[in-house]
Order: sequence, then C-alpha cells, then structure tokens
Amino acid sequence: MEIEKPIVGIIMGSQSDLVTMKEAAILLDRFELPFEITVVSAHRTPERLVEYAKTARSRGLKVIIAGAGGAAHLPGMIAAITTLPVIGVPIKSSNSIDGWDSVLSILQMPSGVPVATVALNGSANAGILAAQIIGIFSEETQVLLEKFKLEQEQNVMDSRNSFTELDFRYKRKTEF
Ligand code: RP5
Repeated sequence: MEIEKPIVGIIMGSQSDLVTMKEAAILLDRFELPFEITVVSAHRTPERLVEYAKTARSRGLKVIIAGAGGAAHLPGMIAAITTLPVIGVPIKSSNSIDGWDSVLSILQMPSGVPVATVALNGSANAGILAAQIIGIFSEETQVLLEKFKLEQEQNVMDSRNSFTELDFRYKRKTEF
C-alpha cells in the first residue's frame, strides 16, 4: 500500500497542546486528508521552527495548522517565513492567564503577515477550515464537506425533539 504524503501540517508548541490539537487531526481524518502532526516550539526549538517553515511547501504541504498557548508565537513566526496559509489555534494552556493572552498573541498580527485565527481551543474549526481550503481544488474533499454540513444540520433538527417534550403552561404549537 502506498503511503500518501501529508498535505496538511499540524504543529503545536508543546506536547501538552495535543489534547486540544487532536481535534484538528480527527476532522482531517474525517475529510480523508493526509496530515503530519508534531511539536515545534517557537521558543525552545527556534531553529526547528525555521526549518519546518522553510521546507513546508517543498515537502508538499498546502496548509499549516499551528496551535500554541500563552506567549503564543508559533503560528505568527511560521507565517512570517512561509507563503502557505497558516491557521492559528490559541490554546488555554498552563501558562495562560485566562486564554486572552493566547488569542491576542495569535490574532493581532502585523499587516502583511496574516494568520487565520480560530476561537480559543477551536482546533476542530481549524481542521474544517484547512479542508475547505483544500476543497477549493479537490472535488472529493468538497463532497465530504457537503456531507458534513448536512449531517450537522440533521443533528440540530433531531435535537428539536427534546424541546417538544418540555411542558410549559403557555407553550404554543409551532410549525417551525
Ligand atoms: C506554549 O507554552 C505551548 O504551546 C504550550 O501551550 C505552553 C505550555 O507549554 P508546556 O510548559 O506545557 O510545555 O509554548
């Protein structure tokens, strides 16, 4: 069996980020996209960061998802070096005051160096956004994304049943 080369890179500042970042991997798996996942620390392994960013495109990656917490410089520094799109995941980590530090470190990039920042701990959305970027060019991925949206819609519609069971005195029947 031929092993497919990864087209999405998931990186994080520490192994402690994995509990959050694995959600992105679960989504990429669902969209059948080959990915690599590893630790690259902006502060503890700066040279590894530079090498990762410099070689990402030539190694076949199309999108990078980078998660970090606290003084979260990883996504921004990767974006400073590569021309690939970078999706940043702010993480509420052990060295975060309240999560805002991670959000602002990743969100407030200077003009000229964009990072597509998702919500705090929003790594599932990072996985979906990466798939949507790939889906611009891949019909197969686009089909899986549409299926995902339909399933999501159905889950919400099914959840309405729990509302009909509620018994309020002034509740009125609704078709909606
Ligand atoms: C950041 O510091 C990492 O991304 C992580 O979120 C945080 C804490 O790292 P550890 O001290 O758990 O290794 O650079």
